Amino acid sequence: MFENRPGRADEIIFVGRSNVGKSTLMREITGHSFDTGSKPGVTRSPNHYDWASDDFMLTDLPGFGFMSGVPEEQREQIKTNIVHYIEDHADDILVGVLVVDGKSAVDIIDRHSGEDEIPYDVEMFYFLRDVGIPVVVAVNKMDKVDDEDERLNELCDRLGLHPPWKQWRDTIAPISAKRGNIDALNEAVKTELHEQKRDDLMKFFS
Ligand SMILES: Nc1nc2c(ncn2[C@@H]2O[C@H](COP(=O)(O)OP(=O)(O)O)[C@@H](O)[C@H]2O)c(=O)[nH]1
Ligand SMILES: [Mg+2]
Repeated sequence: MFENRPGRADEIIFVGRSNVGKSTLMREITGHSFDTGSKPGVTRSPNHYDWASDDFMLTDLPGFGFMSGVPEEQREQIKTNIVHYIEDHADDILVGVLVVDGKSAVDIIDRHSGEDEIPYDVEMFYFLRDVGIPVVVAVNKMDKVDDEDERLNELCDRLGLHPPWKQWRDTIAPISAKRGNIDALNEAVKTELHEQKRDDLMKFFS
């Protein structure tokens, strides 16, 4: 299990497949560069960002899905650990940010939708909701997407949210972390924090 959790009360978690841009996003939000390894799959335990003096932190959970050089059995173990971590800390987790790659997310979801297979991103979306954690989907790498509205509508559909995506701006946040364009995510997170009467934490998302 993951045993390096700092003693900070409130937490916002980031989950998503490897290589969707989670580390890039953490850098953009915190303004800090953390050496977390650039190879996909290198991160096998959470990275906790307790850079602020507030009793608060961001947590980058290990990516899963395909990770080169990581055996299937170990991948399953990482997934189990992530699920346990979220269950154990659900009361302290204010928001769950599911990061997806806007260019490939729908294709990957469709490829993994089968008789008894639930695609990871869809499964995680519902799992977070089931344990009572509000979810914001950060749809990253939008700089690579041409048909923005169409892609976002398809993603909504796969997540069980009725299109058009524009009526889900508190849930669907198109961003480009690499370009520093994360306004939509900041707004969605702030909306959620405000609803939970945690305006004190909104300063981290401006
Ligand atoms: N085009 C584009 N590439 C991005 C964006 N964000 C991250 N990347 C790239 O995606 C790759 C994986 O990013 P990383 O942050 O390491 O992903 P992680 O595995 O989810 O932590 C890197 O090459 C990043 O430069 C983005 O908004 N647009
Ligand atoms: Mg990373």
